[in-house]
Amino acid sequence: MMVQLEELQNEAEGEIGAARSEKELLDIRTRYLGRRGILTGLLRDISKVSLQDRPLLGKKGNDVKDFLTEKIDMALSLIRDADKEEAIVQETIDVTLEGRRIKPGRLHPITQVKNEICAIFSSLGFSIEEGPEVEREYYNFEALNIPDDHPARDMQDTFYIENDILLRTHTSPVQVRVMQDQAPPIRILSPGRVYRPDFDISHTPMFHQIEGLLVDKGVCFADLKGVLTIFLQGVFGKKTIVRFRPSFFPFTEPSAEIDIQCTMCQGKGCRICGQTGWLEILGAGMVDPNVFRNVNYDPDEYSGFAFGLGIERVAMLKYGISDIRLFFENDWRFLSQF
Ligand code: 2U9
Repeated sequence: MMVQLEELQNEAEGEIGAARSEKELLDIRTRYLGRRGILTGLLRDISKVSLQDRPLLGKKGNDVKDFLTEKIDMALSLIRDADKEEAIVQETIDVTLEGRRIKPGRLHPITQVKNEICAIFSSLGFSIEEGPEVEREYYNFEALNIPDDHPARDMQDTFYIENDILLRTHTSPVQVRVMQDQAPPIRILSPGRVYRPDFDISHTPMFHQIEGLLVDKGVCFADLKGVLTIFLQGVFGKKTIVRFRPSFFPFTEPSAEIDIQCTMCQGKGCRICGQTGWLEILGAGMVDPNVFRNVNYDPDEYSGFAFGLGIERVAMLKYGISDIRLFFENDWRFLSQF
């Protein structure tokens, strides 16, 4: 049995030395040292030899077991280290490879046009005022001289949240609130989101407006014409030709709509201007005395002008964009052009 143990150790040692993978080593361990392994079987047989030989054989058996266990553990740890080294070599990062470029963000074209318009009016002494998008009927309609039976009050033209609570249809409520809080002179610009239930090639249910208000003693229609001409020539170019047409708004009297000569056809008539040669950009007028009375300004002491425009419309005409919905799709191919 001593010889058997000796041979078994040599045989197993040879196999361990020849093993090339973790799996082979684990198989060898099971085959020799496992519960039903060769060495385990031999050690069990020691109980059958004479009492005299048993201690020596028992010691030899345990020595062989310890020897093989240690050999296998050492071989395993060598192979595992080698596997790790191999993985590190395989996974090495080539730091000289060019990285993927992250494209820098930019301002949305609507924000760019809004900033440009705000900058022009800031240079004329206007300050920027903002206010809530969810409004009371009073600030959106009543204070602005829009009577109860005015068609703009109809459910079709306004998103109502509750009776009396609505999404503002213009930014005019901001100006009403400022006039309630401050005495003249007033020179403000209110940009912001507004809401109307329209959806087609030139209307979205949310769009951006800028309105302006100037109130002081002795303000007249010539001031309105001067300021808005400076503004339009600032946005569309110094040579822009401007036209004022009579119009009507409940909150201004007299009122006007202001066109620029078509930038696409220089007034000859084209698809963009509907063959008229003109593009409508602004609504404006002298603030109606009733609006002043609603905020306790004396219309005999003060006068003022107000105006409003849609930022999307200005951006579409400035850049030749034919569908307003492009502004809201966030397609990088569209946005990256601005
Ligand atoms: C107060 C008094 C008067 C603001 C004005 C317009 C004319 C106008 C439209 C332009 C295109 C709205 O976005 S649009 O559809 N706006 O035509 N807005 S005067 O008048 C005011 C505002 C506030 C206290």
